[in-house]
Amino acid sequence: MVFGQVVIGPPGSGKTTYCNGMSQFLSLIGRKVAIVNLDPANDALPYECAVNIDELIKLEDVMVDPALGPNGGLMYCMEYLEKNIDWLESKLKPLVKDHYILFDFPGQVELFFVHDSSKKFLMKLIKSLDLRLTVVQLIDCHLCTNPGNYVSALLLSLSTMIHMELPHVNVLSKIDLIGSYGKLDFNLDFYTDVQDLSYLQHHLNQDPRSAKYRKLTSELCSVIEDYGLVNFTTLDIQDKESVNDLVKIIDKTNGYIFSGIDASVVEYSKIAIGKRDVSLTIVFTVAAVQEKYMTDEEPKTQ
Ligand SMILES: Nc1nc2c(ncn2[C@@H]2O[C@H](COP(=O)(O)OP(=O)(O)OP(=O)(O)O)[C@@H](O)[C@H]2O)c(=O)[nH]1
Ligand SMILES: [Mg+2]
Repeated sequence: MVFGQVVIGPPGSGKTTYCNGMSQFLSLIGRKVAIVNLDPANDALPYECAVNIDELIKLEDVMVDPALGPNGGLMYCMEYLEKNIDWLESKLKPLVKDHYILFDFPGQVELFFVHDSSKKFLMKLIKSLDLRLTVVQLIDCHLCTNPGNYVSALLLSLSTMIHMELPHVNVLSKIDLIGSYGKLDFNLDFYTDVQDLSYLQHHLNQDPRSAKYRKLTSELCSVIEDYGLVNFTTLDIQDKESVNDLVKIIDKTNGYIFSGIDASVVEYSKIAIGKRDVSLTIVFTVAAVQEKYMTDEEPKTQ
């Protein structure tokens, strides 16, 4: 069993810095870490990577032939990687014996909630190399400073969770900067816990730019609340305590904390007693909400 993280999030949310900081922290606590750079647009890497997609395909090449733009180019690169997954598998094979793997992905969010290639090749790797991966989605905490942007971040997180179908942790990154953005409309807990989005309505109503989308935004908030899957933890990558807290959460989600335990039924049952099965709860929640919103019936006209 090999453990690791799939690091994703919008452009500039801190993924590459995170991989660098996280690998340093994990090394300090005694784990052997390998970083896999799967972002072909990552030209100045702050870390030493064990595998670099650049060796397989270069973004600048696909922008010349077949003459794609940067976004189309990244999609092409992910599709190319999916077709050539044997290349990545052969590079990972010697590492998976004793390394913890961090995958640094591009910041193009469509790759993780609509496009299929990244999900498909990750699933193939999970099966062939017996990986246990958690998706860590970084969202710049600056998005909390505007209610409309915050709702977009929630929607992005939810769509990605449902699409990727992997253990998932949402993180408000660069939390050290939150104080410099002025007073937030609510305490930080409101943004991390995602408990009652109706409070946002008042602030959305006051924003003239979002007037046109008020009803839509309010309906989207209902969908997010009905799923009840999204919440956030916070991170300042420079702060050891903050990274340590996040590592504890990730270790629970990908099962790392259980890896030292003898895999006997008795040992696992001790852990399982009194705890709900999170994966099953998620499957049932998603199914129930999708049934509510994705009915085959025609909407009734008044
Ligand atoms: N203050 C602060 N800055 C951070 C933190 N994490 C990242 N940054 C800064 O945010 C900027 C973007 O960081 P990157 O790591 O390049 O972000 P990225 O998500 O990899 O960006 P793309 O690959 O272009 O999508 C850099 O200037 C980082 O120094 C953090 O925890 N706190
Ligand atoms: Mg990056």
